[in-house]
Amino acid sequence: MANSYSAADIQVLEGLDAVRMRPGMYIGSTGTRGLHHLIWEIVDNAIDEAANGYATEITVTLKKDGSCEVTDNGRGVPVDIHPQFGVSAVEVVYTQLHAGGKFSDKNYAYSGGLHGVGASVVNALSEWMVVDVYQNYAHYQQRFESSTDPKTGKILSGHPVAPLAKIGNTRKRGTQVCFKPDARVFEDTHFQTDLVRRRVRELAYLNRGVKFVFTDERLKDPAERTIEYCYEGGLADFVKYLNTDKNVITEPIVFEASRDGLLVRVAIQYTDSYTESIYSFVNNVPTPEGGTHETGFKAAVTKAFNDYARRIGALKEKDNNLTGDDFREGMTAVVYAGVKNPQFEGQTKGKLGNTEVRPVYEAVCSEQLSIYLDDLKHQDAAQRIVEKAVKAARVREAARKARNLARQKNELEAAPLVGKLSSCTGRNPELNELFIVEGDSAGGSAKQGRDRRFQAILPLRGKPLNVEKKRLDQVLANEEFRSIITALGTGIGEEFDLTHLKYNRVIILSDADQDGAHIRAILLTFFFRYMRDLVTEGHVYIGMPPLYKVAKGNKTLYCYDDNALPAAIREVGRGYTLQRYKGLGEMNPEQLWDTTLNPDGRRLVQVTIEDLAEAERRVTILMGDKVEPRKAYISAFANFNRVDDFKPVTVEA
Ligand code: 0RA
Repeated sequence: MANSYSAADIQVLEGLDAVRMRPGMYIGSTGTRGLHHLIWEIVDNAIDEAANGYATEITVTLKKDGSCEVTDNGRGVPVDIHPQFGVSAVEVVYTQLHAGGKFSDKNYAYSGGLHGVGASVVNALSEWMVVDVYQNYAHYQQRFESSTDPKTGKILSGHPVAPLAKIGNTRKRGTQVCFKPDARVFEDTHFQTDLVRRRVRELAYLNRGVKFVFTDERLKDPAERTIEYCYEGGLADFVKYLNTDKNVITEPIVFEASRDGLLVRVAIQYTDSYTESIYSFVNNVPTPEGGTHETGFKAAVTKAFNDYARRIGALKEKDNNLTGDDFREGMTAVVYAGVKNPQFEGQTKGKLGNTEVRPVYEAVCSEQLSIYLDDLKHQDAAQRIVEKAVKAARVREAARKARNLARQKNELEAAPLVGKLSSCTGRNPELNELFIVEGDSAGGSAKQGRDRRFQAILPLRGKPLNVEKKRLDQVLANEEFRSIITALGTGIGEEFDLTHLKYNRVIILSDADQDGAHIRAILLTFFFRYMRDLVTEGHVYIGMPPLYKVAKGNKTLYCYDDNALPAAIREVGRGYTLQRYKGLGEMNPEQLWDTTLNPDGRRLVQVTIEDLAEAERRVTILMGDKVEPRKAYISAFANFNRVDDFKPVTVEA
């Protein structure tokens, strides 16, 4: 044990104990996100070393024992004795809170990290951590542990087991950090393969030319364990990837420039679709809620393209400017900002707050876009973009008229439209639930079986329109969607306002067959495209009707998946009857209540969007108009509309 440690060390350890007392303050939460944050904190240091030009390769390995190992081939954390602390710099970095910042300042121009809390926090929240440094032909190692103090019974967080020691010779260079998250801290210490792999891939796109190697040693299939990501094209490759399954109408428009300490990097590629997908980042951290960089970018796009449209005469003097939305229709963009002291705002810290960023970001983008647009070799592309925007403006105008019409019509025909809806009697939206039910017959059973105090039923006739292939005006003309929009009360698209939502839970109830899956996918696509906050704020659920009923005498068991059937049969015993439900319509009102409506016992899956880019891609694949990628996807995942395409979480409802 570490009995050679000085008073200064005790202080250090107390710092780490504070992290253990309040992990949330340092890593946001002790749930999935906080757990994975440990990895990104360590990876950030490796990326800094690469960004400074010293490392070219970074590996992230999920080990069988539940630990995670991160390596880089950089200079290696310094091993000399730190004058202030009297221990090796390695020990300072991994035991001293905020050592990263104090230690470096100048080297780390655009240091990453959402919380930027440093590697010592990871150590504090780990059962153990081992750091290996390969430097000047020597191999050094130090191990840290969080163990119980035999005298006090308290946990000593992340204390060195021994000083840093040279343990061998090597020709390697770099740093290797391996840590095992402490089960006493985290609700669940299991690293999620997909989550880590996707983020590593994202980092590879954001850090051009750096080779990232992701390995999950826990996977059964050796062929699936390792994957390398390295993109020489950086953001240009990123937008191309995001557009994989769309029809692109331009090559990526890319630029990069620094001004007043701000780094601007942008890649834009237009497709023939009607959707806008902007992915913004600050110092490698996604900012799904946007912020000042994104606002600056959008303003620049509107200005630069309008100016250009006037220059080429696509807009005449008398014409109004086109709107930002017009120019962003069909746009896929990655918008990256390197910011010195980023302020992250919003509930999930997903928004850049620095006000000084906006004007600079906008000015740089305006200039760069003008340069692009004025270049002779870009005239074809530029004209296609302007033509598309002019068309979008025309449709926007038509949609506005359609919407007004729909509104007037709604007022006139309110009764027949909402006539399909059986509303609930309770007036508290917090408690109310809307079931969107496939088919009139199931709708009828649901109306009779529900608890009318808080459950409303909206039956859908046949298949709703696939909105992915339609524009807003066509969506609004569709009666099924009009009923949904009217029932929810929120409005749609730009006019969407979550505060007007009349139901806290919107529950999709469709049959457990291919048709039901298709209807569900269409509805989810509709919510994803036109009412995204409904999904991101957790209001959308999928109801899971039972697949089987096993009964004998007065004993009845329902099974919600095939795996549960044998146990149910065993429990009911010999002489049972087995019914397989092919659709909701086969259940009478009481059965529907017992199995699907009653909050006490029903199965609901909450729909969340964990990864916006992936959700976007899958919606495009499943609902868009390219047939080949859809076929490929469907044959890869036989059960094609699995709800987990949307990363659901089962909730106790
Ligand atoms: C040189 C000096 C310093 C740190 C590093 C290299 C370094 C740190 C890490 C962390 C992971 N991999 C690394 N590779 C190199 C200390 C001075 C400073 O903080 O800039």
